[in-house]
Amino acid sequence: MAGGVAQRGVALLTALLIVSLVTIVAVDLVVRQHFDIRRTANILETDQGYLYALGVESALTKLVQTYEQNKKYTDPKDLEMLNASSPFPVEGGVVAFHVDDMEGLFNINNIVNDNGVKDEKQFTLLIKIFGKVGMPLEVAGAALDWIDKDSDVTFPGGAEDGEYLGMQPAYRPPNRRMASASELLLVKGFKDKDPDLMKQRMEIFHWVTALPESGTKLNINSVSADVLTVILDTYAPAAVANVQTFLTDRKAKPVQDVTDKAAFQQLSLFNSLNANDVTTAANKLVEAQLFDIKTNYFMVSANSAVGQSNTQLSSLIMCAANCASTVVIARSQGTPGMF
Ligand SMILES: [Ca+2]
Repeated sequence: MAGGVAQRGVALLTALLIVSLVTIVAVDLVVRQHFDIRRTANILETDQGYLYALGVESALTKLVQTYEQNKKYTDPKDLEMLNASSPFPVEGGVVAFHVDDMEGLFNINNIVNDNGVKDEKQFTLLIKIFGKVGMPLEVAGAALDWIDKDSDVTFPGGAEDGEYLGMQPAYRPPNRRMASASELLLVKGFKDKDPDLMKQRMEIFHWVTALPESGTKLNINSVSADVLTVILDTYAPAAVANVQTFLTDRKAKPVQDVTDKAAFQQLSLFNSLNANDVTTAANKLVEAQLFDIKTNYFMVSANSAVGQSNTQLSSLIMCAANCASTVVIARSQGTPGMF
């Protein structure tokens, strides 16, 4: 009798053990299933978000092309119109976008010509821009050596192979155009341990870009106020006071000719200057050949939010043959593009 009770006790314990094991396995399966479902959803939402961003890139490229084509000049109002939209709903999320005229920024690759040799005029402008963000002027020499094709060290501040091979880790300057302005972060002397100083220096990326060719011109209808001020400071200091007036005026009436000196003198940049100064300043600017009225490079940025996934895509678009065709020449994902 006592043996029967003991046997029933063992059977009960065995049953409880089995129930416990089954429960543990079942809970584990449910947890894994939840993870799998979430993981799969993340992949699907990220893919969907990226496809939305690509769709925005394609649509905006077409719009930019339509605006630029058959025109003699870039109309700032058109780009503003492209950027005016709020985020718009799409199935499962929202999409926002932005278009930037990249020929409104200083092209750092202009500091060398097509043969990889220093362009004195553009290099002088870069030095001035560096000064505006508190960058030691020697870094301009190192940036030149980074891009120019020779291995001769520029004085002062230059750096070629020898300087970089002694660093940990060691690397070499490419002696070619920058593929992205962010290459400046690798140039000798750019980085500093002082966070406040670095914060100020990082402002350079609001001034410069790196386009895949040298000799590009700034679009006078979209050039940033900062870059325009640096140019005027160099070629026509008396006109600096008129920058804001000019920026307002060009929206209402975009500049349509940057080669005709007489027409150029009529710009509000030269308001209140005496007649001789107007002629001198306008002529210097026209002769410097820094400006154009068209743009060949745009950055299209798309931000899509689908479910719990966020996708940021920045694409550098090149217009060819008066924007008869366009090419995506670079994409950057994850953070706002820095080309
Ligand atoms: Ca070099």
